[in-house]
Amino acid sequence: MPPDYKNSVGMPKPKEIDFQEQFSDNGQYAKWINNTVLLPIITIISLFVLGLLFMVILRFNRRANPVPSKTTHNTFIEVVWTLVPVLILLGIAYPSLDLLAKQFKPAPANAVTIKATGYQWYWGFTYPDHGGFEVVSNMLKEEGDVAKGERFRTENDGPKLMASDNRMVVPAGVPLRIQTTAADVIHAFAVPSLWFKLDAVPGRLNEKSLTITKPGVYFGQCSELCGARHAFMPIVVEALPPEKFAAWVKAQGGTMPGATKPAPAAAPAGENVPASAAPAAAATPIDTVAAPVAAPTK
Ligand SMILES: [Cu+2]
Repeated sequence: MPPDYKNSVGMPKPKEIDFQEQFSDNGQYAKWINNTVLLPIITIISLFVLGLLFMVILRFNRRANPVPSKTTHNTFIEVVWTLVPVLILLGIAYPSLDLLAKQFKPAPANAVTIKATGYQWYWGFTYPDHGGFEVVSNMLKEEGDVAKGERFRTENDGPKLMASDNRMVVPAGVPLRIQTTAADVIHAFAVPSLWFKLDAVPGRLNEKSLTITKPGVYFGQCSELCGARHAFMPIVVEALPPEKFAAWVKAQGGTMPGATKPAPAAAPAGENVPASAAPAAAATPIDTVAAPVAAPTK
């Protein structure tokens, strides 16, 4: 069953004013830029301007300075107040453009592809490299809000309004190729602790690479106003160690790339069975692509 989410981690925490802790290389880099480059520069500039304001108020008011100077130009100061901002902006531009380039870097050829499809109002996660099965993910409701016998949210699933019944399970430490699209209106796939946000647009396939550095559970939400239940389509990414991910794929009826399909029981051992001879795999999860079973309930 789902692990205790509190040990794992990608979620907002009480009294936090910073970005969430980051679990991807780009996220850690971006957080570093913010906390180590931007915040100090902003603080120094603000304090400097505040100091200048106080100096003007105290030293150049009518009482302290009854006869104002008529000086209009000072070449040295003019060169300094042009050059210093230029240097500051260049200093900010370098890591900023570097981050942008890293974010646009395409996923490597061996990346694991997962396609996230936004529906009004739930998510579908398809695994084209693993047989193409789709996991349909609906928000878990509170105990008092479900019919008798229906599954409701428990503490292990995640916080209220953030937990889903079927998570997007991915391998940790492995490059992922996340593709997004939508079936009806524009949605957006966003997980703050993974530094990941990508619009899901009907008729388009957007793509971005992501490597999650640590196994754990990462919470996000649809981030494009998509209708009445926009606030109730959370995203829960569960990153597992690769062996556990392979076991999960198997449990979903999927196949690992490169793994040979299980031969039908009747086939003599050692005989090379053509793929078309494999049993039609009644009720493979791919059936759910045409008819998502877990349609959202009111
Ligand atoms: Cu949405």
